[in-house]
Amino acid sequence: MHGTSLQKEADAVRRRGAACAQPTGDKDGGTIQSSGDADCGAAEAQKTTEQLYIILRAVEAKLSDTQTEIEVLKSQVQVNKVAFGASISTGGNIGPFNTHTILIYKKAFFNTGSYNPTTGIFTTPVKGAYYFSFSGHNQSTKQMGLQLMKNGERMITGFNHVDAIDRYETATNGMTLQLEVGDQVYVILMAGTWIHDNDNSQSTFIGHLLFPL
Ligand SMILES: [Ca+2]
Repeated sequence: MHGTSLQKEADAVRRRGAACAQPTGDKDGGTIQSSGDADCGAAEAQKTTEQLYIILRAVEAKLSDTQTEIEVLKSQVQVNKVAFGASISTGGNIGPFNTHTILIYKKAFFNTGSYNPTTGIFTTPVKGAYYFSFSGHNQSTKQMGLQLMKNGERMITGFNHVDAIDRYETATNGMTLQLEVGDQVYVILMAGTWIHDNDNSQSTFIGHLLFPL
């Protein structure tokens, strides 16, 4: 870092100042500066002052750069706040459909705006590492297949197989993904399967930006 060279420069000036403070070796009362003479005269003092001004100017420039960097970082922190959490919330048993169908998690508990509760699609606002998770509730006599999708490509699956006993079950899964601006992430209900939700919000979908890349 530049700080190290500035520190060395400041130390050198301090050493010169300390040498000047010692009267030993000053043979001419501090008025004549000559090579090899440990003189503490006006010329040496002038030199020290000039060195200090150079250091001050360098520090001033560094401070200005740092202030600019802080402003840039502040604006990035504002842009990089991305999170949502939503549940299907109504509908009872949903499905089965003939084709894979995007699930619409209508009730947004929190949403910085990148998740659309009308379409069920999250659209990436900033390149980064993101964490997504989904949880699906279903009646065990009806199989449930959920897939986390990125731009039409399956990332992970959560599946609940049919049981002989009729009860309600939950399946969940989650993953960290690297996303580019504009990437779309959503959950599909696989063809021929069911999912269930009601005002207990047992079927949910969440996404968080972990950090930008
Ligand atoms: Ca089961």
